[in-house]
Amino acid sequence: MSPEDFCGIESDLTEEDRLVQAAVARFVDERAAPLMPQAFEAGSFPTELIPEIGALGILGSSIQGYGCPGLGALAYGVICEELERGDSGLRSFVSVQSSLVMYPIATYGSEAQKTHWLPRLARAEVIGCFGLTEAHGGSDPAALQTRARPDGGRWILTGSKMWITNGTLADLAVVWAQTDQGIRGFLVEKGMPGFRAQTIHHKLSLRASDTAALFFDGVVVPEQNRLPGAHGLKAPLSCLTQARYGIAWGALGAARSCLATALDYTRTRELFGRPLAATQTVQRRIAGIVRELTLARLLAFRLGQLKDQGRLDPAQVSLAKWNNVRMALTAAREARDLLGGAGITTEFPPLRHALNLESVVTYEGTETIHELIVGKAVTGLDAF
Ligand code: TGC
Ligand code: FAD
Repeated sequence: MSPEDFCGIESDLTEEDRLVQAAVARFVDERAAPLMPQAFEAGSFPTELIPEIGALGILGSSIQGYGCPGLGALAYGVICEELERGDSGLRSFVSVQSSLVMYPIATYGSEAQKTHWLPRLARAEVIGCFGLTEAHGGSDPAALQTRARPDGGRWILTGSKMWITNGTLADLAVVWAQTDQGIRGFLVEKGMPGFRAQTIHHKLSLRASDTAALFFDGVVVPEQNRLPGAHGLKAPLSCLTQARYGIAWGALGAARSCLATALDYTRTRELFGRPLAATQTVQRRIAGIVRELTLARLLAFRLGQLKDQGRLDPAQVSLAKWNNVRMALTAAREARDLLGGAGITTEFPPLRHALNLESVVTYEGTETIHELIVGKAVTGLDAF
């Protein structure tokens, strides 16, 4: 039995999904993993990997046509899982590109927008970001203050966004703004006068990821850059459902990396005349990680089945995002402790994962928000 796949879920993947998983795992082990500790220390995303991510053919994995592979939900899940085994920043990069930029263009965009942007986003020739959160409170996006005012056949965009992944790397920002008709989505292009992205420094978490504030100072956006199918808050929230699904899988990858490290370390570290892993306490702690990881993986797998059947409810995604990220954070802290002092440097991944997961637990809906979404689903009462 594999510690990381204790209930043999992988044997139920299709041949195609297993090929995708193997290709991403190879990329992570051979190309990305060696770079991530240094990228984390440097506080920047390893941009040299971007062409290789594009060449893997995994961006916009669920989209049919427009240069995208049209894979199923489980394939997207294992892609996120393998990437986050390397670092949450890697998975974030792909989550944003696939779920938060390509998905809204594919779902709410005009034919011209799809044809123009999707193939280039799929090849990572164009990088995107998603601007929903504002400084005054990300949990309540209905209260967003960025405003788009109609002006003849165009829009004037004014406001700002905070905590935007890929913000300074992006050639294209999907920006959500308030209009007289409600919330609408706009494709804001790098270089449009009045649009500026500024790196957020001094992060202690998700350091190998580009996080930025976006500013819109009377940016003129042509009507053809508005997403015609996006009406109201439901549109950006539907993108979040896609990304949260990927995060529920991604967190498993971080936990698997921590479990593998803890197993390796405790099997070979000898104290009191025997390997640490031969003590009952250490075995109980490792078995505890395996138990929680296995349950979280079963949950993610079930979500994938429901998604492919078109039966997935956003509240089920909330339950999994909340559970699986919390599971991974607990596993990362436990693994860090099992490594003793060695666990506090970048030589071993658990503390890097734990620090990253402090962001993952907050973004895409905090734990409290997901608890309240599940609470509302089961009581029928809105307690936000
Ligand atoms: P509420 O009245 O509940 O909903 C408004 C409309 O939207 C529908 N809806 C959803 N549709 C699809 N997916 C979902 N998850 C949906 N949630 C709600 C809902 O049915 C309704 O439709 P309709 O037809 O009635 O209009 O809205 P509310 O204002 O009460 O807010 C609910 C709440 C608090 C759950 C929502 O605001 C929320 O989820 N807040 C958290 C915000 C959040 O997660 N932000 C994430 C920003 S992006 C990010 O963090 C990227 S990190 C990327 C990375 O690096 O990986
Ligand atoms: P707040 O909403 O101010 O919440 C503060 C605290 O209050 C939290 O503990 C929260 O759980 C709690 N709280 C909120 N409401 C309630 C309530 N009703 N009852 C009880 N407690 C409550 N956003 C984007 O749009 N695009 C991105 O690409 C993106 N990337 C990000 C990358 C990173 C590294 C980070 C850290 C964030 C990113 N975000 C992004 C923003 C993220 O989605 C928000 O940080 C998140 O939604 C929480 O919003 P907030 O930080 O404003 O906290």
